[in-house]
Amino acid sequence: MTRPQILVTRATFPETLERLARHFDVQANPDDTIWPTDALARHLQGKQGALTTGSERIDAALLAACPQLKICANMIVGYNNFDVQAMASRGVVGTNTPDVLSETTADFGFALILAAARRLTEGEHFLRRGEWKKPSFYRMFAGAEVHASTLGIIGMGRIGQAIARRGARGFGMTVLYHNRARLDAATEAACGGARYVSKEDLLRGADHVLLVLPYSTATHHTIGAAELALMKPSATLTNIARGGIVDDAALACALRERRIAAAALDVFEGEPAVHPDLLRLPNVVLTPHIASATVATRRAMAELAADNLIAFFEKGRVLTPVTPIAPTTAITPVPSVAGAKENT
Ligand code: 8YV
Repeated sequence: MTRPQILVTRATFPETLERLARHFDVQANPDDTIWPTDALARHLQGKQGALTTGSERIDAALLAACPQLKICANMIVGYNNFDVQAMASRGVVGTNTPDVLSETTADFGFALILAAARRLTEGEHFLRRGEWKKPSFYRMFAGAEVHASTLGIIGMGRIGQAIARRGARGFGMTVLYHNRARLDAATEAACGGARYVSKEDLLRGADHVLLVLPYSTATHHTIGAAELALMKPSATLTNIARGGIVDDAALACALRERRIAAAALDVFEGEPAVHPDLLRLPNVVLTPHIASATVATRRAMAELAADNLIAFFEKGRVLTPVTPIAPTTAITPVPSVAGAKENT
């Protein structure tokens, strides 16, 4: 029986690779390089499935070069690396890894809010440079209060809600949120009585603004100079969503001029490059896109991506689709497959 051919585009857990190898012929990326599009297309030749990460752009040109591809299973929750329209029109299924990373990512989001407000890395850098020469004085690294302050969350999906619960229950914060759609009353109550407001009211009212919305052309530069100008001079801004949601140059300018107090960024426009002005500023905490990075969560993400590939080829369905499943996704090389069908 012919086994489906699978490409694993970046390094992942050996046990996930071993599991995939029990079901498929697997080609894994041996040295974790990020393949440019032509190399990716070359490696995808003959593959019916791929375990992808945010580093691979799956668009119309790539799909045209790889007509046998049936499924791309992202090992991340965000799927702005997928051209969903192009995939849907070719009947290529896309999946992501929701839920398994929500609480872990929310923990990290909260860590960044605290780090920015309490000037954690600024203080640490000062100490490491050997500049702590006399006992602390009353204004030394005095930051902003987190407990009992107002948290403003833009993007109130699963991760946003997990952060709202932490803020309201753990820190007694008032929670404002802005989202594509208002949540139902029960969910708002479970999020500490989170109050739905316009983006502008949130920016004016929040002491700590957190961004956790998906990236798309519609959300590009959700926070730019005009939005930063609405924020309180004492406020902080944290981005754990995607680079490009914040205009990083405008943010660097606002931080330099102290138009807002501080920021914390886990994601950047054009990452892994970081705007050079941000690197020079003391009042911004910078981390290399690691919000979901615990061993247990990364393993759960890899396993869910593998689950999707296995379910697709062996049962004709997937667990967490982000594309509609078109009838053209019928899988022919594996006789045991029931055929493609609607997913839930
Ligand atoms: C990152 C994420 O991919 O799942 C997502 O959408 O942004 C994260 O899990 C990961 O942190 C990149 O290293």
